[in-house]
Amino acid sequence: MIEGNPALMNLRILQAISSGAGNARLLTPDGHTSAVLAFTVMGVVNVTPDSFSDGGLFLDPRAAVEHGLRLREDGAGILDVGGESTRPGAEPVPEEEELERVLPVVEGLAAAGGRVSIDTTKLGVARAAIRAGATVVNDVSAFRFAPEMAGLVASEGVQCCLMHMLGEPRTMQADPRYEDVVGEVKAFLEERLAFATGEGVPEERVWLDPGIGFGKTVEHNLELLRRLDEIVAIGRPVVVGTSRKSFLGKLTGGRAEDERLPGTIATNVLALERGASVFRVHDVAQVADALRVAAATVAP
Ligand code: HH2
Repeated sequence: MIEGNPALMNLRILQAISSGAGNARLLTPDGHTSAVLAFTVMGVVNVTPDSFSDGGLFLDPRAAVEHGLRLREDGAGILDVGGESTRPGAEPVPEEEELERVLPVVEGLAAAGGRVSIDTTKLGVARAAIRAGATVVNDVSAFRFAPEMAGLVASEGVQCCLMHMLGEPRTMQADPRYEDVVGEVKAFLEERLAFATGEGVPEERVWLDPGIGFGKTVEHNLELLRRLDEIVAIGRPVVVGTSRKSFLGKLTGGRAEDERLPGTIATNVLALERGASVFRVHDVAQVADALRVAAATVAP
């Protein structure tokens, strides 16, 4: 067992992720399944014209489904389908348009047996996506923009990811300030978890995410990653999304989005060691390999 390890929460998390809606592919090296850290890679499927690193590449539903299936082959246990960019300064997308973008993709991936999460803050999009086969609601507003989403998750028996964001995407990067970023993010996530359970969502179905890059400076992001174990201590599976984000560019002399894989791998590996268990990334094959090796090293 891995008691005493900062990532010991992970074993319980293995169960939490794979239970319920779960047919998650837990990537555990052969022969080490009892003690090895479990993790799930969440592959990003952005069906948007304007996402910060892959906007416009998969706007055609067929291309998006093909991309998602490739990510699954590469090792993604969950495919996170999104139709609205949350990049800093992004303008909201009307519900109709978001639905048109994501529904055929959710349907296509679910029909092919993929485990799909819907990345949305809108009740109507989440509802339609669940009908189309999504089994996880990934809400970057943590039920703040549409509180009724909690009731939907409860009644449909799906899982949800609740993420911290300071304010809303349009304004979140305008001078974000915290007294203690980790303490405040943790208190926010605890409050949102309490809200969700109060609305009838079983705690076992809730994952939490510190929201790297959502209303945070480079230093805030680093502090959250450095002290991620404090977020893990809440006792729910922790999702991290550092993939290709701008703080990685800033830390490496201005690298462009497509040059940020080394930084993405470094942060995901460290987050695994600190107890995170779901890793939302664009470059699934490479990050999954890095996590496999890291997991075997942390808990052989
Ligand atoms: N990051 C993005 C979107 N959704 N969901 C969770 N749970 N955690 C994250 O860190 C997260 C997220 C932003 O990345 P991306 O989807 O690539 O960009 P865009 O919002 O521009 O589409």
